Formats: sequence, C-alpha cells, structure tokens
Amino acid sequence: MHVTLIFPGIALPGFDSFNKKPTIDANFIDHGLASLSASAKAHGYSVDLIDLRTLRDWSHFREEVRRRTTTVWGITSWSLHYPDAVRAVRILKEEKEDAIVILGGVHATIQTQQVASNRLIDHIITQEGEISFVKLLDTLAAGKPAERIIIGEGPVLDEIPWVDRDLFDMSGELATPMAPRLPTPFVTTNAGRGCPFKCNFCQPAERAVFGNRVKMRSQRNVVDELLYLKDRFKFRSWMAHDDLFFINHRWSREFCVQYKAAGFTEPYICQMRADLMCRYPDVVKQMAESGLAWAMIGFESGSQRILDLFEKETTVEENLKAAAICKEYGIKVWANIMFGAPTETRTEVMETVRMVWKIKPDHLSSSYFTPTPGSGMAAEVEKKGLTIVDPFNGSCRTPNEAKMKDIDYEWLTKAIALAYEGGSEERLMALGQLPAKHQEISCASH
Ligand code: B12
Ligand code: SF4
Repeated sequence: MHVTLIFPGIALPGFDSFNKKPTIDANFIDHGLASLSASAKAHGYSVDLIDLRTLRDWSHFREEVRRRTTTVWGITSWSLHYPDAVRAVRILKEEKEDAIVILGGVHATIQTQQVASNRLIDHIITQEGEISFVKLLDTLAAGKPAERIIIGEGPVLDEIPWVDRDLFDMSGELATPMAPRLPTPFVTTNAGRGCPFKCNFCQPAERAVFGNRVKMRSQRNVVDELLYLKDRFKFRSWMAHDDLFFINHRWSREFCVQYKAAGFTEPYICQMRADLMCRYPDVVKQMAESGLAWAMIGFESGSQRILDLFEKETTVEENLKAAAICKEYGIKVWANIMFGAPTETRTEVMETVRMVWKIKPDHLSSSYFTPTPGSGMAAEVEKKGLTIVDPFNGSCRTPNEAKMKDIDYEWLTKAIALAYEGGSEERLMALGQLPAKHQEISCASH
C-alpha cells in the first residue's frame, strides 16, 4: 500500500519558498513526518510527500493530488499550520472521493475535539505516531474498520528507525544553517523527546505530545546516525533540534565522549537552559570541547517577576552567569528574549534591555509574548479576553504584529530596537519617559 504524507508548513514562509527563501521555516525538514515515513517504510509501505513549500499555489496542490493514485493520506499539523491543513483536506476530498485522511501532530493532540468536528478527517492520531500509524495502515490494508480517534503509543526511541531523509528534499536544510557562519552542509537531528520543565508560554503542549517523562536515544544511536549523515551528506555543522539537548548531565557527558571518540570535530548548536548551565559548568566546558559552537538560551526576561510569571524557574543572575560561562568556553550565545508579557511594565522591559546589553549576545532573537495554543498562558489570557491574534496565527512569536490588548507595541518596538543597538542609560531613561500610545503597559487591570 502507498501513503502520501503532506507537510502544510506554508503559514510563515508561504508557497514556493523552499530553496527560494533563506529561512529555516522554508527549508528545514519536518522530523515528525520523516519519522512516520521511516516507520511506515520499515513495515513495507511505500511513502511519498507533498511539501506545500515547494508548490506554486493551491491549484498546484490540486494538480499534485490529482496525478496520484494514493488512497491513504497523512497530514501533520502544528496550530499555525492547521487552517492550511484543513484546506488541503478539503481539496483532497474534492479530488478523491475514496481518500482516507489521517491527521496527527501537535494540534491534533492539544485540540482533538476541534479536529474531530471536521468530518472530512477520517482518523486522528494524537501524541507520538510511529507505532499507531503503522498499526492503522495495517488495519486499513486489511480492509478492517478502525477507530476514528487513536491515542498514539510512545515508542522506545532506539527501537524506531532513524528519520527518513529521502522523504524531504534535503537540499534546503543542507544549505540553511541555523546560526550565522555555521559551515554548510548543515543537518538537524533529535536526540530525545520531551521536557520536564513547565514554562507556561510553552507547556503543557510538549507534555501532551510526549508525556511527562523525557526520552533520550542512546548516545551510540545518535552518534551512529551522525556517522551515517556524515557519510551521506558530508555535513560540516549540525543542530540538535531537541527542546533541550542538555537536559541530563550524565547523558551529555557520555555523548561528548562518544562524539569525540567517533572522530567528530564538527560544530553544533542546541538549546540549553541557564539554570542547568550554571549547575553543571563542567559539562558545558566538555560540550564546548566536543564542538558545541552555539548555545540557544531562553533568557526570556531581565525581570525576575516576569521570569516567575512565566514559571521559568530561572533567575536573572543565572541568565548572566550562563552567558559568562559561554564566553569563557568560547560558545556563541543565541539569546531568546520575550517582550510584551501580560502585565509587564515599562520598568521591567527596561530591565530586560539592560540584561541584553550585559549579555552581549552573538545573536539576539526577540519575540513578542504570544499566546501559543496548548500553553497555560494562552488559556489564561484568552479567559481574560486579552488575546487579539487568532488561535492559529497565535502561535507565531515573530515580533511583527500586535498579539495582546493593553500592550503599547509602538513603544515596545523602540525598546527592542534599543536592545539590538546597544546604547546608554540616558537613552533608555529617555525611552522610559515617552508618552504611552494607547494604554500604559501596566499591572493595573490584571
Ligand atoms: C524543531 C522545531 C521547530 C523548527 C521547525 C523545523 C520543522 N520544519 O520541523 C523551527 C525552529 C523552524 C520551528 C519554528 C516554529 N515553531 Co517549533 N518546534 C520545534 C520543536 C522544538 C521540535 C519539533 C520536532 O522535530 N519534534 C520531534 C518530532 C518527532 O515530533 P512531532 O513533530 O511532534 O511528531 C510526532 C507527533 O506529533 C506525531 N505526528 C506528527 N505529525 C503527524 C502526522 C500524522 C499523520 C500522524 C499519524 C502523527 C503525527 O508523530 C510524530 C512522531 O512521534 C517543537 C517542540 C517539540 N519538541 O516537538 C516546537 C514546536 C512544534 N514549535 C512551535 C512553534 C510555536 C513554532 C513557531 C510558530 C515559533 C515562532 N517562530 O513563532 C515556528 C513556526 C515555523 C513554521 N514551520 O511555520 C510549537 C507549536 C505549538 C502548537 N500549538 O502548534 C512547538 C510544539 C513548541 C512549543 N511548545 O511552543 N520549530
Ligand atoms: S520553554 Fe523550553 S525549558 Fe521551558 S518547558 Fe518549553 S521546552 Fe521546556
């Protein structure tokens, strides 16, 4: 039996963006679909892909559907992509009366009832897909009836095949390093799944998909995959896509040993937390010696009240110390900073600007606080009627549009510009005195 998978990720980069726009969202492969594909192929199914980013427009998608004889279609969807996933399903059903559509991914997991209310979707698999997707294919291939809503069984990561890099056109990812000056070819991989922390602008979405326990592949399994990727793609740098690659100090120590023993010196980039870096500076040093070139750190805010509001469980001091540890070991700092949290005051924003100046990141990635579907904060601000973005677009954190009521985005843009430019305390104080455009950002109403 043949299956066609669909990647609907055009919400940010748009149609015809693959290999045309230099951004990661236009070019990275999707590990969820690539992993499903690997499992399906390992069980004898043939699989191909329609990646909307490679198409001209919706009529091109219709043509691609029409020219296939596929019956079973699998679609992934984050919240941001859901409206496009729904449009794809509608076209599929218009073109192929007998199409069986299976939807899975983050949005299907956190908004199962909403997805189930779309009667064009035949089956929904929530949580992790590899095992249950194959079981569903087996049932369909046998012509037997199958449940409509299936809770995905979580696999043991070393027991599933490496993600299928033949599903996507790898040329986009190979040419698009995550951080400036990381050499190409560049590849991404995932060493594990899940995160034990509870930052409320993110959780509980992660746990809804991956459960409460963090699962790591064995170091051997990851290093073996990197050896395969080296052989196949000759990569010169790579990224661990994990929410947190440095999550377990024992795992990381052994990974460094095995990575070096395999002869690797290739630089890599990953996400890290300031508190863990401060607790285990020796591991950070070991990672730097093994090739860690960039640490992407969610510093988020220079205000302790805002960090606590986010339930980040880090301190401003840890933020500064983690950055200093990176400087000491020659690791470049990618600073993720969030502006415009609900109830954030101007004084608190200014504290964040000062923190950025002290950290002096090699790359500053600023975002507006965004009510990401599936996060605790989103539920809270929606209840209070503060959200002004729609629940799908709402997951895009790019600081280019207003997300929430009561936030003076015009002023915030100036503060963010100052964080980027660097500047003096006088300029910052002058910014603080500017009259508010709409309402002062304040705690008053909440
Ligand atoms: C890597 C990553 C990225 C990469 C994307 C690379 C890519 N194209 O895949 C980059 C850095 C570009 C990125 C960007 C963004 N991301 Co992101 N990202 C992640 C991250 C950390 C890992 C994704 C991953 O590889 N997971 C591992 C795979 C194996 O898991 P999976 O994809 O969920 O797939 C499994 C199941 O969901 C299921 N499944 C998935 N699809 C299907 C389909 C079928 C048919 C079935 C049966 C099952 C199934 O089975 C899979 C295997 O078990 C996740 C968090 C996370 N840990 O998942 C956030 C996450 C997906 N991102 C998120 C967000 C919000 C964004 C941004 C919008 C942020 C922004 N800029 O504002 C952008 C959107 C960009 C875009 N593509 O349009 C949110 C999505 C929340 C939501 N409600 O949808 C997440 C969950 C993080 C969070 N909690 O905030 N991201
Ligand atoms: S923001 Fe990062 S550390 Fe916090 S819960 Fe999400 S993945 Fe974990």
